[in-house]
Amino acid sequence: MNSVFINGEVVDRANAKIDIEDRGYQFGDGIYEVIRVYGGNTFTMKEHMVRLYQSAEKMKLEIPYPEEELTAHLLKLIDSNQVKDGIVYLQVTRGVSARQHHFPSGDVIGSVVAYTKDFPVPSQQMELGVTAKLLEDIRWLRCDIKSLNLLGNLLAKEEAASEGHFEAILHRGDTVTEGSSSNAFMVKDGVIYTHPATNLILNGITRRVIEGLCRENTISFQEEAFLVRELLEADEVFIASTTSEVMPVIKIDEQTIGDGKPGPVTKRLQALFSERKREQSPVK
Ligand code: DCS
Repeated sequence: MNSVFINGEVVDRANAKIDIEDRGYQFGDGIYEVIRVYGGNTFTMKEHMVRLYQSAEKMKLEIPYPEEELTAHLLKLIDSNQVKDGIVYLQVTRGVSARQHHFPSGDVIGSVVAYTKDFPVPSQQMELGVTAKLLEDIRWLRCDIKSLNLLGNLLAKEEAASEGHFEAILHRGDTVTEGSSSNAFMVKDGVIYTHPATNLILNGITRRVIEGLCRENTISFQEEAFLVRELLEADEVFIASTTSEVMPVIKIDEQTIGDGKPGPVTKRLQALFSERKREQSPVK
């Protein structure tokens, strides 16, 4: 089955049409979420929905359904497509109106679409680790909003990927911010460091799960910005996102991190994360 959700209905993908004057299409004037499905169950769905409504508020964008109703639509879509291990992509735009920069009048209703996709856990990369490229963070100053406008992220990812890297790790001046589609972490002397949740990064849901796991297991976790130099001298580096989970980074540019293998703190977090997945997504 290839059903999608579009403006209140679950329909076959071939029948889903978006107007060319949709503001998402013309301006990237919208927001999105990527939500994980493990074994047919959603993972941290509530947190993603809360962040979606927060992004909307920051953009002065009205989502045409209350959170509970939108959640119910997504669950129906997952069920309809029989998703096992995959994702739900959800986006809300400011709707369709004649192209003009300022916002349309209040009677224009936002467009809401969602689709599902199979997405197996990237087990091999998680076991072996991946490489990353350091790039200047040229994005805007509201990276806390999960906006459709991803050009700065795309340029960075493309440059890194074209050289065979899994991710671009971004820095503003000397300070490491985050990955192009992930949060970035380093481990030094047993302490995990990550950039504080300011306007300069997206406060990842995976990042928050990791923070919670650290708290529950007395692993030292510091929301403290660190420098490029410190990143390259770290004992371990990893990135985290809905699709990458806890992903070890074993080399950045030409610099091998630690001994070039996923480190013990990263591996412990991977194990704790897997446990949390099983708790939240029991096999049906
Ligand atoms: N930072 C950026 C810039 C991101 O795009 C993402 C996720 C994250 C951090 C991590 O956030 P989550 O832990 O909530 O996923 N980006 C999504 C994306 O575009 N594809 O997959 C995840």
